[in-house]
Amino acid sequence: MASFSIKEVSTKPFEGQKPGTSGLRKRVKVFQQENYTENFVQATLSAIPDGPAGATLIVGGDGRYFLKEAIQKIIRLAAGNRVSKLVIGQNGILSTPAASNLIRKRKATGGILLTASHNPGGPDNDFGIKYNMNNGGPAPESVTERIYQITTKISSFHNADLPDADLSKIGTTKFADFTIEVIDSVDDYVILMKEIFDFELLKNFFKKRPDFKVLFDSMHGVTGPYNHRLLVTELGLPESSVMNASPSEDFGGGHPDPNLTYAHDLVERVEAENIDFGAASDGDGDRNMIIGKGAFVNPSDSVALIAAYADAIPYFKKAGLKGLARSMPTSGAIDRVAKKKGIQLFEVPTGWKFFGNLMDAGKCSICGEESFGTGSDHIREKDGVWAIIAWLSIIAFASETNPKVGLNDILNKHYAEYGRNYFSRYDYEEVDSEGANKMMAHLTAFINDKSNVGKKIDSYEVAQADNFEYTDPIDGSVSKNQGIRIIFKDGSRIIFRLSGTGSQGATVRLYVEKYTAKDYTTETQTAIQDLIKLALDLSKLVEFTGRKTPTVIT
Ligand code: VG1
Ligand code: CO
Repeated sequence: MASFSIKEVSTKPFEGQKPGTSGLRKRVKVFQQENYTENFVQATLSAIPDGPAGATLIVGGDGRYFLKEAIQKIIRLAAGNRVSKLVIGQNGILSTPAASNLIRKRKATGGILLTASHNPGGPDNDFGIKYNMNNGGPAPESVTERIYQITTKISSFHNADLPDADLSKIGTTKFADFTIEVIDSVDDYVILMKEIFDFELLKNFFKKRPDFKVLFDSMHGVTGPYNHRLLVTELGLPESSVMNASPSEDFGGGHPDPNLTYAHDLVERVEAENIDFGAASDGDGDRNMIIGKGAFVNPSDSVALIAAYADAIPYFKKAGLKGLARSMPTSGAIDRVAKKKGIQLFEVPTGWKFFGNLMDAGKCSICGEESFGTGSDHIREKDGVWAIIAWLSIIAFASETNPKVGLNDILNKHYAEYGRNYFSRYDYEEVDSEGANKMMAHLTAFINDKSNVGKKIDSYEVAQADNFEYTDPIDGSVSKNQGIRIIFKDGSRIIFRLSGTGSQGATVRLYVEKYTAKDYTTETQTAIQDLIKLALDLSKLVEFTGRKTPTVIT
């Protein structure tokens, strides 16, 4: 049992170490500057509510470039700050949901998650660091603000003189009273999934429908090993059911964001090979997309349907649904399910950290965001693989009454019963910050002018115009400026936000929603085209940003 000494290394603050929607995300080159990563990790450790001494932390990430170097730095800083134990995924690999699960299961103090999620990776792309609390969820704003404040004043960090740890071997190493435990990245997560879902039901379904083709695209992100174990080893599906299943440092040169634009390889194969069920997840495994031949499950619909079919999942069947929640821009499809079931619906700002308090208080079972994020209170992060198994469970369940059931049958049945909330998001990525800020200022002037309420624009009448503000019902904390929303008399909405996860320039997000009770067969872009036109006219987006078309349409 080797011992070590701790050195006080002097440093100077770096500007802009302010965590965004989900941790600190910057270019790798920024993190590689001398002491940049050390400063932020030291600030994170110092901001742990009960202090770092004696803490147990879960550490892992999505396999991207700079992960291994960052972990070695974290090991030295953790020991230097008298952390008692680090539990690290083998080769540094842990999906975000797996890390959340481990924090809860091990009753750890918290976790340091190394990911920039859906942002591209590699030496010229992004890296990210995020702190999660003892409930397994992202740190709330009070803690991220504290981290930021510390980074603005930091003058030194505590570094232990430890050698690089071997992360490839499972096992425990001790240095005096500091322990490093390297664990299998997948085992605990598989156990959790088997507790939640009925794997026998799924296996039987695949036996009855041997023609039912599944294709899961891990986009070279972290979920490859998880999917392989669950789909191939546990459910017995053929190897050809997974693609891009080995994590790579630059995600195969791609953009590991599961949407129709960046997951085009999957989309093409699903159409060409008549795949019944196609799915993709993002770099760190917390997002999901579900498609089929000729079918697309909009994420806002996805969470509503999972809630509607909760009885197909033993975890919910046993405990019942305590409540439902969505982020503000997410469509109101789930609101209708909550109403029908007679349970409460919460509307929170964008970012998973806002769901945690509701779940801890036993007020929310299922929640989701329009940005391909779906999850439940089994952990405190959104969970891509979970959502995909949830959808397989819905299909298996529905096939008991309709043996040939497909994704579109399930969607259409839902729309016929509840009506349809047409929803689309336009992203304008990496636009000039100045133009984006001017556009937001222009919109702010619109909502501040109260005479606009009641005004008719095209065929819509403004019923409400504001900047979304949220008061957490559990701890009373207030989050302001969470997105400009203009709500019309018929319930249609347009929303504008600037992204808090980008690392370069600004990303404008425009969200559009329109509800129809009867017509549910119109193609989405056609159904919402008048609202898009209205939103572009009102915001003068093209004028302010110089962008005629969005980078991504969902
Ligand atoms: C985006 C999404 C948001 C999501 C966040 C983190 O944030 O809109 O819904 O919670 O990414 O997801 P923003 O601020 O860029 O709109 V992940 O998978 O990148 O951790
Ligand atoms: Co993610």
